Amino acid sequence: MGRELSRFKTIATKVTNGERITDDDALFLFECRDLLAVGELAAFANHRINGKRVFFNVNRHINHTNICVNRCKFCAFSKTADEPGAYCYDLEEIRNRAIEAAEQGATEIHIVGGLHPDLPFDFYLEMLRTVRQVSETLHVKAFTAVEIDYLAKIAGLSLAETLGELKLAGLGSLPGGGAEILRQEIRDQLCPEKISGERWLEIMKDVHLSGLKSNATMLYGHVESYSDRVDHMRRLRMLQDETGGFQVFIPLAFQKENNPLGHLKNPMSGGVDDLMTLAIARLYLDNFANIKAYWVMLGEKIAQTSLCFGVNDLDGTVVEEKIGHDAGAGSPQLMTKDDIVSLISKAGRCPVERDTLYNVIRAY
Ligand code: V47
Ligand code: SF4
Repeated sequence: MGRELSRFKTIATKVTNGERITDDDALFLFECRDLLAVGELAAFANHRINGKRVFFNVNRHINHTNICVNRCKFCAFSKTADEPGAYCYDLEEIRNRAIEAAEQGATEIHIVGGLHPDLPFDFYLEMLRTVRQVSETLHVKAFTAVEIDYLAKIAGLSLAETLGELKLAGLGSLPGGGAEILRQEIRDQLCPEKISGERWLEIMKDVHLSGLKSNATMLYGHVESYSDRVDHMRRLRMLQDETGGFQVFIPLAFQKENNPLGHLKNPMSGGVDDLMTLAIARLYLDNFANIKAYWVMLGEKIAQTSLCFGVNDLDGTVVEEKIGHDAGAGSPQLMTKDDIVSLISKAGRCPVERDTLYNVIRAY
């Protein structure tokens, strides 16, 4: 016990002195299971960067198709083209959603979908142009690194050329999906058809070098160990040192329903693990200004509580979400701006509406 306490104090001293903590330190924090001590330290580290401010944005998700050639084992959203429930929006349906979003004051459209076997590259360019035509001020955050890799293949273009075309059509930044757990042994169990962790990082590096910002996620609470999580964050921290192109880290809590991994009884999952993971991300990822609690997967109560555990971002209004809800997420489909402002205020924090690139729109 005494040895554990002194180890914790050494880590706390590093954090208060602004020194980087090591992989072993992060592993120790996961294993110590002292949520309140770790959370207090993370809250201190967050306060130093963000004070009492908590970001949110007004956005709308569009999952344009659930037809996907990959079929990751944790995914309840994807279907084959002939399966009941398979869908693919046409450009009119995309336009209508963008119009609705603009009317509701959204500043961002978030587009993520399956890897459709037949859609041509032009469809994706048209989708971006369609949203931009609705409103020039709507930022389009679209396509995970996995989708970018796929689009380059169907376009027959290099990564740089693909990104160039997408940017010309209106792509503003990338969401952080597809990272899952970067270590290949875990990917082999979760998503053998998906691009490797190395390729995910390579694409993100090119994205950043092309001048676009991106987010980074980590899907946790399935077959991975704490060491896999630390390894994942180590790779993100290294790339961030190199490019500075990640805006935010978003741990995604695994949802168990309707997918082949749903039988897992991961002993680590639950509210304590959610908060611990967010807090350790804040402490370890010292080069990420923003740590986001994605309320869709966490539920509003854990997301709100996380604001006392190092989190400074709650994502957005979302409006229509399929990936988490198809897998059993119990959260609502949307939160209004008033709901989010109230949730943040009641945690004793100051709500700040941001745009996708973390410029302040309005402090409440
Ligand atoms: O890559 C799929 C995850 C991701 C499940 O950048 C699941 O702001 C939990 O990229 N349980 C796509 N997660 C979503 C995504 C995203 C979401 C919110 C914000 C941002 C952002 C990005 O959803 C996938 C995968 O990791 N996912 N199935 C599931 N059963
Ligand atoms: Fe397809 Fe993405 Fe689902 Fe994997 S997580 S099956 S790539 S939609």
